[in-house]
Amino acid sequence: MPLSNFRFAKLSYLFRLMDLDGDDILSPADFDEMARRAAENQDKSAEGELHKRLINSSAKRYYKRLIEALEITGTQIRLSDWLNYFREMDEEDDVEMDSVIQFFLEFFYGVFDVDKDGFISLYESMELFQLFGLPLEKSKTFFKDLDSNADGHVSRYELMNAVEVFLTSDDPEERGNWVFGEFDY
Ligand SMILES: [Ca+2]
Ligand SMILES: [Ca+2]
Repeated sequence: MPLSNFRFAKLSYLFRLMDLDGDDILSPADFDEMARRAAENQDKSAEGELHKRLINSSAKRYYKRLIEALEITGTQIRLSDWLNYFREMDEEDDVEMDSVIQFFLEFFYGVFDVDKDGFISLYESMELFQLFGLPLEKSKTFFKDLDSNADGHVSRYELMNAVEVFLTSDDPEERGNWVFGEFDY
C-alpha cells in the first residue's frame, strides 16, 4: 500500500531536515555537519568543549545506527530508501519500526540532553531547533506539545510517543506530528 499524502509529506520533510548539506542523500557528511553546527552553538566553557568532543566522536556512530535501523546495506540513504522503509514496515508488524524510534531517542538524548539528567529541558530543545535551522520562536510551542504532562521537562516516554506518532500516524490532529516543526501537506 502506498503511503498517505500526509505521511509522504512529513517523512520527506524529516529526511530533508536531516539532509543538512542539501544533496538529497543522507550520508556521514550530514552528521559531520550536525556535529559542526552543534559545536558552533556551544559556549566556550569547559563544559561546552566537552560537549563538542562528545558530539564529534558520536556523529559517525549515529549515522551507522540509522543505516542499521533502516536495514540499508550501502553507505548512503536516498529519499526513496527512506520512504520505502516505512512503506514496507507498514506491511509487517511494528517490531522493526522500533529500531528507528530507538535511533531517534538515542540521538536526541545523546546530543541534546546536555546536563544528562534524563530529560530534555526547554533550553536544550532550543538547541535542537537551532541545529536543524528551525524558527526559534516556534520552539516554545513545540516544547509544550512534547511535554504532555506539563512538568517543564520532556521525558523519554513523552519523546518516544511523539516520534512514534510522527513516523506512523495519519491523523494531522495528533500533536506528535509536529515534533520536528511545521511542514506543508
Ligand atoms: Ca546529505
Ligand atoms: Ca536535560
